[in-house]
Amino acid sequence: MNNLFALTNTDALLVIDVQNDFCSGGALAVPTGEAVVPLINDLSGKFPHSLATQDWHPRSHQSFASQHPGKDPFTLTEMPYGPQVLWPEHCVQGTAGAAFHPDLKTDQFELVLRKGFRPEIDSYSAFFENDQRTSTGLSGYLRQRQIKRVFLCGLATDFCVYYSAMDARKEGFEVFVIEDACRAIDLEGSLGTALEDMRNSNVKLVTTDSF
Ligand code: VGL
Ligand code: ZN
Repeated sequence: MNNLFALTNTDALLVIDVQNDFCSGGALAVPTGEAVVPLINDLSGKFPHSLATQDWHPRSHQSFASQHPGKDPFTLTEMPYGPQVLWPEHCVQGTAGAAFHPDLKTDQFELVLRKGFRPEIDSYSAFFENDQRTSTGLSGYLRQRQIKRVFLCGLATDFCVYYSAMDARKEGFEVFVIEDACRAIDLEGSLGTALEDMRNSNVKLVTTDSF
């Protein structure tokens, strides 16, 4: 059913990390990642407010396996803030891989928030870095603009979308994940865990046909 949500000025679409490196051919390609682009373009045309994030790492970022001699991508390491997946180098600041997908309509984004720029802390969430303490300032921004409902889409369902959704709940927003406008990495069952965790935390899973 269309227009289920009767969107108002207190609703925002949060587009997570629709960047070349997470699309086919990219350094950390999410399977069929680019398929979300037309759906998100359509959604952002319907929302009163849209915002986007960019994963934005310095070359020496500690989430890169290349910074840990002898360690392979997609294995775990221990950081001062806890376990951290090591990734292939991706979304390096200023590179083509860090740019938005060329077909993504970006003009209507009122804010582009970059995250993961501190070499020593990764940041999956758009709200808090992986130490769960360092704020990106996004909750303050949304609150000051009277946003009450946050609708998430983008890449990847089980990492940056998931962590952003969970933090948005913790910060008191009503939270929706538009599932078909997301794609997952699914590392060792991470998608199943993320979906279950979101359901248990009152993050509502919805689809684009509701808009
Ligand atoms: C992401 C892994 C590493 C994401 C970012 O956008 O989901 N995943 N950096
Ligand atoms: Zn990253």
